Amino acid sequence: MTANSTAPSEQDQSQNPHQYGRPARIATVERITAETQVKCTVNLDGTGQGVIDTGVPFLDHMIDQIKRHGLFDLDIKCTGDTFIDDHHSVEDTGITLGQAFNKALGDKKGIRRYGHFYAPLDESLSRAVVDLSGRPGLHMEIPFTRSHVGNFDVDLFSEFFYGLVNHSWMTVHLDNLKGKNSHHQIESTFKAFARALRMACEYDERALNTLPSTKEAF
Ligand SMILES: [Mn+2]
Repeated sequence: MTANSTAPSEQDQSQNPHQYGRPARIATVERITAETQVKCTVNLDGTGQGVIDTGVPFLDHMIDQIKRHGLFDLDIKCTGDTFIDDHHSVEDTGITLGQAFNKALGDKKGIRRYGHFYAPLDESLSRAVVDLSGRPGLHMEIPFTRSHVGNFDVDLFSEFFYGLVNHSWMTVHLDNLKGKNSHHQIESTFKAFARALRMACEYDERALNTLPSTKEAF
């Protein structure tokens, strides 16, 4: 590479039609506590690339849904005290991912702001509605049919989403409308959330220079 050539990633970003000529919406957040170390990089205008390694395999499987169906590029590495249990790693991954989304969203000019999606997974049907409102709020009705999916305590589902929502300043409604298999209940909810979040984050080409709020601020 010559001294004045750009890195491949920068070239790719400048030619990304989904950016509408805007700067790349990429953010990295690193969060270190006595319980966990989490590093998260997100590109809102990605193609669903990246490596998720939280130390909690079921959470990796679920965040892979956000990455793939949201078309976000996501790299997450969490090293946590899973010798106690998975709680801190799951919650802190949600917090760090939320901070990264918030940072990458910037001033939110030109985005759709709202997103919604219904996702089936076999017998399970879930709905997610997202508002990048600047006000954190999680409202969910997931009637879990079991307490665990494998080793994963379903209580941790809400810990992840509270962390994400509270630190990204978004309002999220999650409902599992039907479902018998708890793996399906959770996975269909993550898939619906991924698609809804993608819709909310994407640019509205009819309103590229507009803030999607009559407050003219978030
Ligand atoms: Mn699965």
